[in-house]
Amino acid sequence: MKKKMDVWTAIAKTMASEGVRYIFGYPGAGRFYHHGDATPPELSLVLCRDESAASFMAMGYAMATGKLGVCYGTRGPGVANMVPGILEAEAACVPLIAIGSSVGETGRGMGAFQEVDQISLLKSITKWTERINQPIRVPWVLRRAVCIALSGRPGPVYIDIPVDIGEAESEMPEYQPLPYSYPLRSTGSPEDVCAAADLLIQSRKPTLVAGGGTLLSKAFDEVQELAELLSIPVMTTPSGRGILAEDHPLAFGQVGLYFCEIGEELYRNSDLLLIIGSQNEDFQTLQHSCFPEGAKYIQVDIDPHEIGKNWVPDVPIVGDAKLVLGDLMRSVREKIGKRAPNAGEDRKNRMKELQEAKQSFENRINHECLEDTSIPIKTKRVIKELNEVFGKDTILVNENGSQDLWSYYFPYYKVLDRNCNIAPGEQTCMGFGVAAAIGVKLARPEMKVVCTTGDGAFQMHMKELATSAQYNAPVTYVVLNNSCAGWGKDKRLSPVLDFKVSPDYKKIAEANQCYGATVKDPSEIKEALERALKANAEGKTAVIDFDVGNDPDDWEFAPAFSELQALEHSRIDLFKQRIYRD
Ligand SMILES: Cc1ncc(C[n+]2csc(CCOP(=O)(O)OP(=O)(O)O)c2C)c(N)n1
Ligand SMILES: [Mg+2]
Repeated sequence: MKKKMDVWTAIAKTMASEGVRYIFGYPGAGRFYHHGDATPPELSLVLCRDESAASFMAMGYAMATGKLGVCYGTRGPGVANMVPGILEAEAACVPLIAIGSSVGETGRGMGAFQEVDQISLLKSITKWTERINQPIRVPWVLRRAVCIALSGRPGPVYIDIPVDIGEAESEMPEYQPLPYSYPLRSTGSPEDVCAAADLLIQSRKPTLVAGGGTLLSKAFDEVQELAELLSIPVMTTPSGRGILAEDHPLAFGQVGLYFCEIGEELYRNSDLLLIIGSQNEDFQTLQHSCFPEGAKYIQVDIDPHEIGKNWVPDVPIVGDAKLVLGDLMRSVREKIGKRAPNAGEDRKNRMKELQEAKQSFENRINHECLEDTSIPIKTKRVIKELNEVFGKDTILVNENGSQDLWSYYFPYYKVLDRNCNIAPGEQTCMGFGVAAAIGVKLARPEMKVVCTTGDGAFQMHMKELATSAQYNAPVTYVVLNNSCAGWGKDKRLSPVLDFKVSPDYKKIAEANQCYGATVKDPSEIKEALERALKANAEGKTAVIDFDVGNDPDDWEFAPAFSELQALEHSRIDLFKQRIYRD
């Protein structure tokens, strides 16, 4: 059936019918945000304080729910401002629909106000870009956008709407969604699954590495069941963190740059890696240098182009993590039914040893953190106490900086529930977490949401405190304040990295109708965090400014920080890694 309406109205109605509850954006050309009639009651338009924050909030929403995130920016600068979030969504495979107005079709190329080739601007960082050049195409373009963003390897799409097309009322066909639930899934070939099951059964020291793809596929049960079935330690990339609660006996932290002591040891001694849904990027692989010597490798990914991109697998499986792991388990069970696994006992003994080592390691870290009374405060103590005070039902949103790096490390912080960690993609754009946390809270209001951030990253998006207050999205910001962009400062490169004018974050919080506090003494950490939780429960966002000192001599760097610095200046030796095989 055809109906007469304008394009904006059609988009708002369609997004609502696809289950979208928020569009994060900022208005400008084209009547959209200020086109009240167009918005169905179940859809809220969030007026962010700039479009890049809007794109990060939409990402946070999508990552917390597995559903579409939607953001909007106006032609020219508004669309350009969304680039950081779109870029990060591309890196982190997050289903995002970014919508932009553009100059009218009739004036295109004639020196129109704010004209820029938005399609070209966004093509290289999206899965699909499309301009709606006729109203009649709206339902098709949107259906295509939804399907592309959510299917296969998820990612961002961009829809461009010339203002004259957007505002014109015309007849258009009713939207008909595809009658399937997303993601559309396919599994690996039975031969590959069978070969992988054989390797898993033969292995004496297997390690499962879960990437972001396992979360996108919601393979929570499958990862846990397979690991428990075969006593396989589970490690994750930062994007895969939250696939298994980190208080589970089989959880051993993160890989690569984020190795903890015992995790690194077990990983390097593995004889088989099962890596699922990971792009095996520099940080997760220490620039591809940390493949365990002589180990076999099973790679599972939904995207065939990921297979062998860097490390070359013995068995590649192209398919959805949830389905592939289900098949793998069935195959393993069948095979075990016929003959006892060769290495079953070995694996159990290994697990017993690992458990003991893990327990004493965790005890040591607890003492090391909680008994450190130094001033300025040590970041690792803040992170440990944060974990204890906030406990379960908390979503941790990471930023990116030398201090907040501690929050990436197990067991300094343990993600205690499934799907309760939101990390940026490998672009690691500063400010991502500060803004995304608000989208996360709107998506899952029943959860506590905390963002650990450096003062530099906080400054990039602290203007969004007002957004959190306006839309009743109370989160806690743990600001690890060293009055500088500390990432490179350890080498005393230059005083240019100091924020010689550093805002008073307590006052900034209060000026935005939020709760603020400053903490300089470690004995005050716990109480300050409890007050933050109380403020959140009362509907207020909390900003706790922890003074961790400006002098690098006072800092302790997270375990692999020096390796990271070395990585940044090293060149890959392709022949030393498993990129080419003998
Ligand atoms: C948009 C953006 N600009 C620059 C960087 C490079 N960078 C990464 S961390 C960092 C410093 C962060 O400062 P702060 O948030 O205060 O954290 P600190 O390192 O001081 O703990 C910089 C400049 C980045 N990742 N993103
Ligand atoms: Mg800093």
